[in-house]
Amino acid sequence: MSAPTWTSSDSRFDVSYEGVGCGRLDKLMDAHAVAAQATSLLRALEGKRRLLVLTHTNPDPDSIGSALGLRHLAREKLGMETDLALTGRIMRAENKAMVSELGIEMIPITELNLDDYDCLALVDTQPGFGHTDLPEGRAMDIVIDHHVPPETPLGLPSPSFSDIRTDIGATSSMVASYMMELGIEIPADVGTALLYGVKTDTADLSRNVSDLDEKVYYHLIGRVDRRKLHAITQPDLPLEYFQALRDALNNIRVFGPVVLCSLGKVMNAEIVAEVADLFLRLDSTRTVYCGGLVGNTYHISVRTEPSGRDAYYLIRAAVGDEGSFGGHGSIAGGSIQLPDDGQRTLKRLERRLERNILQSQGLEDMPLSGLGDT
Ligand SMILES: [Mn+2]
Repeated sequence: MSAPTWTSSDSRFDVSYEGVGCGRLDKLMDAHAVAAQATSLLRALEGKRRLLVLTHTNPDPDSIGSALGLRHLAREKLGMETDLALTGRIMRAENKAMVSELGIEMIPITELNLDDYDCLALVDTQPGFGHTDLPEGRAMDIVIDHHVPPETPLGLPSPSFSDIRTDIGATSSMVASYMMELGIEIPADVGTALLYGVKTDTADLSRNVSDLDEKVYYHLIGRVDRRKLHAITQPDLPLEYFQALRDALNNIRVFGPVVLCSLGKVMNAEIVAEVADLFLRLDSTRTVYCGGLVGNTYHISVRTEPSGRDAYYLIRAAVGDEGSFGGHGSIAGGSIQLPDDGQRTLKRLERRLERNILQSQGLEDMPLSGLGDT
């Protein structure tokens, strides 16, 4: 494949992606869009000294992959130094394995001096989202995301580069496609991170998937470190995971096609998401709502079959104005701050959530069952 360069004005016409059967028209349309975006991204970076890439709180693989990809792009094209900022924690055993296997350093934002950076990029989220803490008084120079923009945008200056495409399955696909367009070789560690980002956000190209995600996926698949990818997808799991799983199995509430599970107090929020993922596999289940309390924060994860209603609207109906939430397609998450972590407060919230959920699903009269009821 002869890689086009961004300076060539007609380069967009000879872009070709390997290994994907797709119509010529599709190829040209995608190439147009990607070439234009890659060019204006470079313009936004040019002349800057040092880049800081930020993402949402508790970064997921897609945000980590796209942040790492953007750093590689800035270094390869412009020789720029880049740091990756961390807000919250790296959660889930897979995500921890991702950063350790691939040697990805994310620096807690509280340890950074933002004056050291003359360019700020935000990936896999947007200013104004509840799960995104941004430094006060600093506007983003670059925003790359695939989520539906927030209903009430912050009154900040517009970024000099903004690429928000809600039809794309993963931000990692967007960042990888700029590199493909710019002819940047993707080394194994960066390729593995980007591919894992695409894999997780699209469930291995089975949901929220666009032509671009497919093209990127097949481009990257030949550039991954397979041993590391395996170590990331099959990490060792702590004892608490299995303890929470035991509690989850005891507490599951099945209302026909809808599964509710409140885990009570849990060690960390990732178990809530993992249990939600797991219960979606229960036969005949279309939607799962799972929650758990960490400190005074009640975390909620929603999972739904791809053909069902968008998870964003489901979590909005459940949480309402009690907390913050986000998500789209078949995945959503949110949290509610409680005044205390007492059992009474928790039980009251659980009852409120259950009522909201059953009402919004039209399941008020559906009989309840658990596991193994005979
Ligand atoms: Mn994403």
